[in-house]
Amino acid sequence: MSNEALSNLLREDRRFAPPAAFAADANVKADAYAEAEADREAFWAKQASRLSWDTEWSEVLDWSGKPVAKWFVGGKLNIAYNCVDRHVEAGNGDRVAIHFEGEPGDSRAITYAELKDEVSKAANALTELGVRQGDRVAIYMPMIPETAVAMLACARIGAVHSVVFAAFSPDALRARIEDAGAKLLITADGYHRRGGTVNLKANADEAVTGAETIENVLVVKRTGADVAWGAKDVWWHDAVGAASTEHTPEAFDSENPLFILYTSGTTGKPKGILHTTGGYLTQASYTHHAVFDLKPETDVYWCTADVGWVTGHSYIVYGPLSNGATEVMYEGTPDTPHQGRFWEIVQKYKVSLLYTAPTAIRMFAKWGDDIPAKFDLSSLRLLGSVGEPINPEAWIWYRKNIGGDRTPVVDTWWQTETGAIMISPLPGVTEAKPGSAMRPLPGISANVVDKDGAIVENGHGGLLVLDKPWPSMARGIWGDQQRFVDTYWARFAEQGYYFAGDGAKKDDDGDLWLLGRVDDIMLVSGHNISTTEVESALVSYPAVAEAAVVGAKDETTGQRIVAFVILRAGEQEDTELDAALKAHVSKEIGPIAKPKQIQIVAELPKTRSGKIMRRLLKDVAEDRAVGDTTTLADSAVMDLIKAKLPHAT
Ligand code: 6R9
Repeated sequence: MSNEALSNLLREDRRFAPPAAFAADANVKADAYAEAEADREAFWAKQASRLSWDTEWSEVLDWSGKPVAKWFVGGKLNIAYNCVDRHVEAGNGDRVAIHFEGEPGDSRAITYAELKDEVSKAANALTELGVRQGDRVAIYMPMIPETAVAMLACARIGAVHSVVFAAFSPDALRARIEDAGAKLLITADGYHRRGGTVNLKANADEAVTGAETIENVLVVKRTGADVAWGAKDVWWHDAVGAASTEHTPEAFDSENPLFILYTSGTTGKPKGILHTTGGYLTQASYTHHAVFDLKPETDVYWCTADVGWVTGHSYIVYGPLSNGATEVMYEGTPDTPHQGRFWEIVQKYKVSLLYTAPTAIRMFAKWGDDIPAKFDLSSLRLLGSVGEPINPEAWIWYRKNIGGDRTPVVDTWWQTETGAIMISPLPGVTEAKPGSAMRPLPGISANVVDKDGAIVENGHGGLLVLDKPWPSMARGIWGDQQRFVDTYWARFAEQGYYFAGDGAKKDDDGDLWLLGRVDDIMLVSGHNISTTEVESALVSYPAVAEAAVVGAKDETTGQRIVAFVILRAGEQEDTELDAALKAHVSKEIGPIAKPKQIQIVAELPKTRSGKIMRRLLKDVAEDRAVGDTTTLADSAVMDLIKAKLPHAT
């Protein structure tokens, strides 16, 4: 990547050191880097020892079958025991594990002792329904505690769960059931969303019609809506309700499959990413301890992701529960019944550790600073971000308006395939730079290479690679190992690097700045410019709340930059603004990065996990029919955007 493209973010010179008291009391201190560097395997063995094993491993890492790793070879453990029972045995049965907050305002607190009973009952019920070690169970559930219980019950009996996001269509669910050959589907009658209810069971019924591997459908009652009832259907409250709370967890091999999670591929069929037991839990647990600095006795932790995404797996279920956390689980949306809902929840539960996404942060900034200001957010002591690059201005807004200008902010880079956080500040150690994920965590190794796999110097950009195996790395793609090799390991086969598919750069200090997916890098008059760079420049302009940038085909320059911009509440669109924004980008990055066209819009197309779908904006910018919008959170958004564009059809 050329140096021009690097200038904008590299000019960011604000630094935020951890508060002294935070640093002094931090779970993980600076020495962890050197310790891991000296002996990576010994470091991870020490982190594995934070868990409770039935049988000790004989070898930390077996990399002889690369790219399929084996971690903690020969070790045996039960994940549900580690996430639940051992906290009860340690005398913490009365501690709240989950504070559930329903969208309509109903709430429930579940202690570790209660969670142990529920998971044991569900494990017995699953066994009763014929589910055995290695069987696949599809989970199509809203954000309710039973979802975590269902996942832990699968883990407890060695079954492999495949959680499918509740807003996915019946067709998407059926495809995932078929690909995994799932035997049982766990779902709910419905859930509350934006003041109404969604009839999830109707979707599940449609999916199961024709999905022949499904023998039973276990249905949690959440809304009490009328549901059609078929021969395979069993109520959760009947089957789980009648089951015994006595269940002896069996220890499974460290490489026993734990879950499959589908992630969309750039082309065609979704990929069923496979994670296993010992290495996955070791890294999910350690990173949660290190990055969120969890003090289980006093902290209240809240990850706002949906359990249907990897963030929900690792940082709502396995990471926090393995560490004995008290956490909040929220069913609904951030603006129901009002735009201060999140802050009301932080205030109500005295949330101290909050983990959310840049897209949400930019939305809150757009809604206005006065909304969080109405709530008492003084309990917060750490803020996290995940899912997309966080622009420096959004980072600053988050720290200032949510974190009271005192909390560390951790920007955490990782993927479904990495299983757990890979690159992030350590909140008690790192002097953070707004917009940078900083350095690989202790025990993790990453680098930035050029297209030939040569490591770039500081101050340069390229492709992010992971150059050493890590415990929670994916073990494959369900049913298609060749695709696993082709997608992630073929590009830099010679060097043996994992290709993440993200652009990144190293600044002069060697700190990492993630630039978005590689296909989000534009080529304008021979210069590589990342969409994130231009977006960050636009968002640093006071009137702009959010921006999405695409490269559209251009006969003279190869690509031209087209920006879609959302203004902050109260800002007016006028002709001067257009010129001012172009001048601003030009000043921030250089004339080469100045957008040719700026379109003010009300919304941007996003996936349900909050990632901007630049592909669709590119269709609009190139004046083509808009492609597949089925994974959009709100499919009407594209119609609104097209309607505003004079030339679009
Ligand atoms: C955890 C998760 C993975 C992709 C990843 C990258 C983007 C995630 C990021 C980030 C910049 C961060 N991404 N975190 N980009 N900074 N802190 O989101 O997993 O849904 O598989 O997405 O998300 O592009 O490659 P997943």
